[in-house]
Amino acid sequence: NNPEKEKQLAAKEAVTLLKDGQIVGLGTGSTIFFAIEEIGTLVKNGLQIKGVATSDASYQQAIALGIPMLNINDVTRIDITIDGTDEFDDNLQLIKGGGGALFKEKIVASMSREKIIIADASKKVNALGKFKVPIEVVPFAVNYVRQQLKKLNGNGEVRMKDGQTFVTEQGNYIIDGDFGPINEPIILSRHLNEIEGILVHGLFVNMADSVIMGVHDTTVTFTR
Ligand code: DER
Repeated sequence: NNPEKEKQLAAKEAVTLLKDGQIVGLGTGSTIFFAIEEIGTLVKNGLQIKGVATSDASYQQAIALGIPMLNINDVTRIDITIDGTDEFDDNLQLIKGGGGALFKEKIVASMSREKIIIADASKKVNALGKFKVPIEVVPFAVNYVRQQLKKLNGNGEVRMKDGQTFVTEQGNYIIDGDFGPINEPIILSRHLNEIEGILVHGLFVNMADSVIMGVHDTTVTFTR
């Protein structure tokens, strides 16, 4: 397998869904990097869309390509969002947040009528959970949250990056929680939603209308 090629194939397929006049949510990560590149070319060739970014990285890439961008609070609806994922299961439930952008990604996805996920074949799993669940935590609450996660059989460490504690665009930390195989992501999501101090977690349940997966030299689309 060639994951980079698979990411490109999925990205090229996804951007064919875009139409003039749409407001488009732009996800974050290395797969989306290819999608934004493609969108830049389409815009240069006349596609009339406006983007809403889920990270500074995606925003900067889009601006540099001449994609018109809007602030999230200047839009009341997003027509379609294209984003990546760290894992997806048979029910198209996702673990996201590997890139640390899960808060804006979840808000943008929640405002989007259509949600398209693009992925290389390595992201498809039978059960979520091999990839730890990113959990964005307000720093003051890190120890409290860690204790609450233990009650859910979750063990988590604060994410480090380049020897420093990783800090999100919101100024928070991320605990990557290991819960073992997650056969009931909706139930775990509900438990995490009740823990004070968690701003957002990386279980995106019922937030993908379809997943376009690159595999070898083609793509497969899974639809909810
Ligand atoms: O952080 C995120 O949610 C990204 O979308 C991530 O999950 C996918 O990143 P990748 O496309 O670089 O694998």
